[in-house]
Amino acid sequence: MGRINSDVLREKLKVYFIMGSINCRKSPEEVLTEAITGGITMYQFREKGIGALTGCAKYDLARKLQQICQSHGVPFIVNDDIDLAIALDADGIHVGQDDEPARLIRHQIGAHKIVGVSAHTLEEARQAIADGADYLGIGPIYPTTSKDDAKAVQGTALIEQIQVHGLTLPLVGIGGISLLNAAPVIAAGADGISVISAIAAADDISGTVRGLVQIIRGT
Ligand code: 3NM
Repeated sequence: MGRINSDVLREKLKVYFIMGSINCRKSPEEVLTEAITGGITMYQFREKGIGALTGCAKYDLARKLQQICQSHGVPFIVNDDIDLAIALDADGIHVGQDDEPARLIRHQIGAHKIVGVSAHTLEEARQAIADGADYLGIGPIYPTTSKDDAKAVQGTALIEQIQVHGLTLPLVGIGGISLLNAAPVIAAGADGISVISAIAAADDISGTVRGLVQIIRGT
């Protein structure tokens, strides 16, 4: 089996929900189920930060959330943890610049799994592509409180720059994206948006996701 088709992946990236237990105001299972009802196109399990689960508790939650995704045909991606991604036979993995190098990750997980890489500069984007990434996460677009070590806010500049330089890998914007500011990310050329708090902490999770889907699909 070869690499995922990039047009298929562009569809999956449209409303890409990321969440771990510390992002939720009710159970992660409920939050994910409501987000799926609203129409998220992909999900990333990101169990990170103060109070995050570890060990067996992390594995058990990941397995439960994966089963919810599987029963709805939503791809399940693991943030950072290659052992967990392999143990669960997840659909893919997302890594940052401080995690294991993407080249090694690609080698460990195999050609047919989705590999996403966070990039904050054109150089990092080029390197990720050379290392075998399937998509890039570009951020932070707007200020975020969901990542302790977030880099400087860069708006949509890098999304535009990547295209000017002819890089064609599927892209998602990330960082502070909500119903109020999602449209410029797509206008700048991203295939989709990655969102934690605007979905996980919403009063009406499925309604918020429906709104984001409408913005991204331009309807
Ligand atoms: N990565 P929210 S910003 C996980 O810039 C993550 O690479 C970022 O959360 C990057 O939607 C970020 O709540 C946090 O702002 C996104």
